[in-house]
Amino acid sequence: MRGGYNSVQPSFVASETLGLRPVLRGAFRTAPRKPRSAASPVYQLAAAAGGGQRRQERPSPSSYGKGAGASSKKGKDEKKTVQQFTRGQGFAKTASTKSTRTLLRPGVQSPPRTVPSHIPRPKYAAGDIPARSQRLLPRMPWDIEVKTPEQIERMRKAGRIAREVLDAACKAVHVGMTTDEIDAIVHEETIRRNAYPSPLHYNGFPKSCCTSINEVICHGIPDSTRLRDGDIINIDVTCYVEGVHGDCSEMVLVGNVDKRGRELVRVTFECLEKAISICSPGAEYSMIGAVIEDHATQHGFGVARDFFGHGIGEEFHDNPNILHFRNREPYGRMKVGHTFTIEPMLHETMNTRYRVWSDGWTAVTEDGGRSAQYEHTLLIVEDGVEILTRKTSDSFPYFWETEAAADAPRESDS
Ligand SMILES: [Co+2]
Repeated sequence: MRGGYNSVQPSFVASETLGLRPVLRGAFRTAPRKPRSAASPVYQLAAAAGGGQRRQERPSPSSYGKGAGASSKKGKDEKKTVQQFTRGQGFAKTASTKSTRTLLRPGVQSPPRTVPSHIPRPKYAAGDIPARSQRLLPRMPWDIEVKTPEQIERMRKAGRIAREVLDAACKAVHVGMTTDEIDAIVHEETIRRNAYPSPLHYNGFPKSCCTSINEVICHGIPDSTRLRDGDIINIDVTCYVEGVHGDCSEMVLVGNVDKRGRELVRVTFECLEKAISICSPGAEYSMIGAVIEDHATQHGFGVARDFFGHGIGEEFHDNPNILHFRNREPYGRMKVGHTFTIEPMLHETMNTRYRVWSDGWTAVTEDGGRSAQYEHTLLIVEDGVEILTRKTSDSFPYFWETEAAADAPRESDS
């Protein structure tokens, strides 16, 4: 997870110049913190637009009032939203028009969790230095570290532990649970394995994992927000083990998710799978984005352009940059011993613009459409690629596997 593609000349995006923090900081002013259930009419309106009318290719004035009891002012705002959505897109892939989903609002955060002193931690965890200052000299974007066999062994272990922790968190997800409870599980499972939860105090991030629900693209901060039936959530776990990081994330369906939401989640996984399949020594890093964007677009999903995958090892975020959309960036070729993440974020619509909450982290889709993400840490090996955060037989299953096993496709649309 890393942001800021549009803020700089892409060719000069060296990992040292960027932290995790996206660039549009504070561009989106949130209302004072309140539980989601107390969403203001403005948010309900936005949700109505996000779930329904915005999907109409040619909105007619009569359609604007179809939200939850729209007032005349509401109708006006809603019209604007619809026009923003349709303008220039030439495209409106439809989903259920019955959605009454309300948009998220920040909840209340608990204090950062503490890590026992015997667990080794990355330098940035002390909190007094920005993570990006750990390297003294910037490097060119194609200058990618080749890991030694000894480093690779440690990376394997970090990847395995990150996977175990992520599995534990995914298995615990249920309707009514708070994202802070997910954070507690991630934290406990991580330190129980003598690992440090890498997001904690990374450039000031206050929690031990990221929890990104529905329209949150990435970097959602665990808080008092409760999961509702029909939500989709990404849990992003990174563990620091014996001096290296392992990074992975996964989607979980909360209760009954509508057909389009399930399609979004599954296609996002397929994008990651297809991207991994082209990884081998000699392959160009810039090819990853083409594979992902082609598959996403076929299903009417946009690919987030502002957050990328990254090299990983002793640094949390390092060269190369992994862009998830078509590009011709000079990020070099894969070599045996390279370790990096691929972590595509797909938008439910083709509008891939985003905003960041005033917390400086939470990135949400501009149009309120949902977003999904999957992530693996990968190692290039002689005959291809090794997925360091791969699932085991005990892992949390993908929802389509569970459904295939039950041999009973659910009535998907609500
Ligand atoms: Co990552």
